[in-house]
Amino acid sequence: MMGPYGLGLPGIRFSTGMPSRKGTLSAPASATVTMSALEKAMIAIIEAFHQYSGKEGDKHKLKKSELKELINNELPHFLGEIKDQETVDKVMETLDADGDAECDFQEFVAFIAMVTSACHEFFEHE
Ligand SMILES: [Ca+2]
Ligand SMILES: [Ca+2]
Repeated sequence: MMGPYGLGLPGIRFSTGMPSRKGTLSAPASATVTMSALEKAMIAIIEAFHQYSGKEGDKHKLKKSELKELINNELPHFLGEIKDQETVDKVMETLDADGDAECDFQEFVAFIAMVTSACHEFFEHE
């Protein structure tokens, strides 16, 4: 059965950076469908991105200060706190695939994949 999120993939269009209202997420967490843990995790990733990307400037991209806040608040156990500007610069440099000095959703997902993969390796060697 295809639910409302079956093909909607809300994250896809965010990478265009177009200031369009169509890109706004319609709070999928409030939906009545029962989602799997993995689906909930995916939505959590999307929501975490938008919670921080919407603070300043381009609503669909994380600038350095937003990225730093996201990592420090949402990934404290996996990545550790970013304290200095140099580290923020390096992280952004690593993530920013298209070179616009901001992290869009696709770049963010690649980052999450990287962290998840590193985390997986860590637990595998336990
Ligand atoms: Ca932003
Ligand atoms: Ca970018």
